[in-house]
Amino acid sequence: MTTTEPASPSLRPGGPPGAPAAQAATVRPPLPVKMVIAGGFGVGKTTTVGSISEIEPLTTEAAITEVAAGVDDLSHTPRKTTTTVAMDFGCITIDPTLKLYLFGTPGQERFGFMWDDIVEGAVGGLVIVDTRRLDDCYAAVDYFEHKAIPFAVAVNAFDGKVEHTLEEVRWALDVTDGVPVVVFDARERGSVRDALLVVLELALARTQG
Ligand SMILES: Nc1nc2c(ncn2[C@@H]2O[C@H](COP(=O)(O)OP(=O)(O)O)[C@@H](O)[C@H]2O)c(=O)[nH]1
Ligand SMILES: [Mg+2]
Repeated sequence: MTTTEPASPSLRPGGPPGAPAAQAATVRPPLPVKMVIAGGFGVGKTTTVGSISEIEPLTTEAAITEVAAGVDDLSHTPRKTTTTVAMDFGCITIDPTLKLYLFGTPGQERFGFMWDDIVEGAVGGLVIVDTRRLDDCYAAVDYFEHKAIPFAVAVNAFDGKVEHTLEEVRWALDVTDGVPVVVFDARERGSVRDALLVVLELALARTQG
């Protein structure tokens, strides 16, 4: 794990810092927990999984072809040359008891038929939003609401800029007060971690409440 930020005990795989090796050997493997990273085309899903994953993330990127260019709206993502055709996969050990498995959805609506499989068994979802294209995330928000899966909305601050306040985003997406709306940077590991922890807390509250 390469990071320049101070090591956070709660994100250290294998036990708290300085834990005796003998003690670690008796510890159970962390509980696997599935979480889905959703949102529209080019909002930063693949970037998010790549920023946090402790394994080399598995992605299914394919070059955007002339054919796709005619089908998908590429007007806001002119520099994007590849797209996720099936899913992204990565994982992160949150603490010795819990390991998150991240599944990123393909962004294009025409791959919507895969969502039920990708979301199966997930404790929660993070819906990533680009405030320049709010309507791209409606499908994901609707999906999680319909399936009653706990989710948070994470506004990706492209180039540090967010074009709408979080209150405006909440209003535009018409999500209930129970849905956290946060701002984050998909390229920053610590920022992604904080967004994932928001969903995790939500999911835990759901199981306990
Ligand atoms: N400037 C900036 N670019 C970003 C950010 N997040 C993603 N990108 C870029 O936006 C493009 C789309 O991101 P990607 O993760 O592939 O989106 P996906 O389609 O949701 O998986 C890529 O070229 C990323 O490098 C961000 O926070 N800031
Ligand atoms: Mg992608």
